[in-house]
Amino acid sequence: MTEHKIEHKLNTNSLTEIANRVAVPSYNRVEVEAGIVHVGIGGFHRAHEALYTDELLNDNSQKKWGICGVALLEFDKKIHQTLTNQNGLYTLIVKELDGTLTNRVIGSIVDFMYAPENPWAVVEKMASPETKIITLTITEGGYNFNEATGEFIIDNPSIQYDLKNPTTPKTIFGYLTESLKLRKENNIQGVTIQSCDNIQGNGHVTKKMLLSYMQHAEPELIPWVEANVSFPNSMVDRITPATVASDIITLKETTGIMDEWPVVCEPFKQWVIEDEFVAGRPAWENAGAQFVTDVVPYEKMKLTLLNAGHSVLGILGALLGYKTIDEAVHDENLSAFLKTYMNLEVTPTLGNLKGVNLEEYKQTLIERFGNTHIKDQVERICSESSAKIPKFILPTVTQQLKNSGQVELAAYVLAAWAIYSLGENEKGEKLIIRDAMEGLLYEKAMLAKTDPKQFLEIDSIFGDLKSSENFVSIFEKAYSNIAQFGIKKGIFEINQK
Ligand code: CS2
Repeated sequence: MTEHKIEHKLNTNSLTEIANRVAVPSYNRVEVEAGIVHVGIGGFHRAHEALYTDELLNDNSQKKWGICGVALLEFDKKIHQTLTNQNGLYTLIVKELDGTLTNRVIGSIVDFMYAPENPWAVVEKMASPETKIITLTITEGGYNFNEATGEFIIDNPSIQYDLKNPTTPKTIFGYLTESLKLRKENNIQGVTIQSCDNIQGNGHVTKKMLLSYMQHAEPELIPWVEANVSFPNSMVDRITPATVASDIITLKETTGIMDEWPVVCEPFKQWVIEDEFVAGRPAWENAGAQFVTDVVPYEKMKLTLLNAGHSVLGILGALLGYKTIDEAVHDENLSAFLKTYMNLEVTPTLGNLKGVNLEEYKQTLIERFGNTHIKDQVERICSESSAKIPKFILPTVTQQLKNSGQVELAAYVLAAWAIYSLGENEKGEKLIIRDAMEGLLYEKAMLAKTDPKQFLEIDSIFGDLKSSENFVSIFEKAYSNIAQFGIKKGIFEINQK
């Protein structure tokens, strides 16, 4: 065994050794204060915000902007355990287009907490004067609103639990409310709450949902929140597939680093943020983030092209039996379909995006999806589609219908989703569906077999779409086409038009 192959478990003690092999934090982590509390320390956060923040800490001028990572759900116990074992350190593996792997140890998560173990400690941390920003990646479904009406779902059992048990909350709304209340009581300055999830107007949505919760929990706190808390919108972007066992093994074999849970991602990254921070912020622009006054058009572009593009490839690809997004986009039939969808159905809804070359953006997306080293899982993309599709695809449908624009391809994808929800692909293989609404989707998908429009009757997803006769008839046609001829023939025909 050559010297550099001596294996080291990643933690503070092994950092000096590891520094001979890959880049490690150049700053003294002990001196870094956690000015940011981040909720949701999954792969995406660790490939994105934590990396931007690590870059700033590396230039040693931003010592109060470390991150305290909060695992909110019991589901997150494993990642919390890993961070505990590794003193918050992890390896970020960037997979370049040519297959090169760039490994780097990230140190910006200087503190971490597992909320279910001691919820009040998290409330206090969020309320501490040292905390200036609370950032969130709690997934699209975590914002707890009815997709069709945009209203807060007050009868969600976890929300009801938080209302009855404010000192031991389970949801983000319970945590934020209690911590803001504590701030006010202790006369502590306000805080910025920044969503980093894929939702149009993510800051506006966070504020609306939090205030809706507060109407029931602490209505008298609302004026203080209005005056002291800001909710900047932001657009976040970096494809971060789930880490698989071979990533862990390759890292160990090539560098000797034993990391229980490294994060893998694509080279591209983007972060566009509205500059509304009531208690200061790190100079993330020095690490490449863009600060703008209105992020909404960028968000819309990203959600309706990238994220929707993912869902299109994911759902159609799943039915065709593809396991990864690169396999799906390398199917010429599928990529032609996707390009037509982007050009004829999404682009007309985007208006004039100043400073953006849309053609180039779309081309780059196809290249990013096609990165054969990323191997983003179709299963990951299709997971929680009931929270994703209303944000990624349905706004395009609504706007196109309003403007008498084309919706054939979107309808085709929704019809494919109905068939996907039956749980089997066209090769007869079982599909693993992970979705909070899985039961209802299946029930409606069964009914759709004889009456396709029944699928559109899931009001909490599709709202009023079922009342557009025009759309229903396009949807029904797409459904019977898929049911009769299958996806391959269906999209081939669409591509011929
Ligand atoms: C994906 C996103 O989960 C999904 O549906 O589209 O995770 C996507 O990879 C990121 O938003 C990329 O920025």
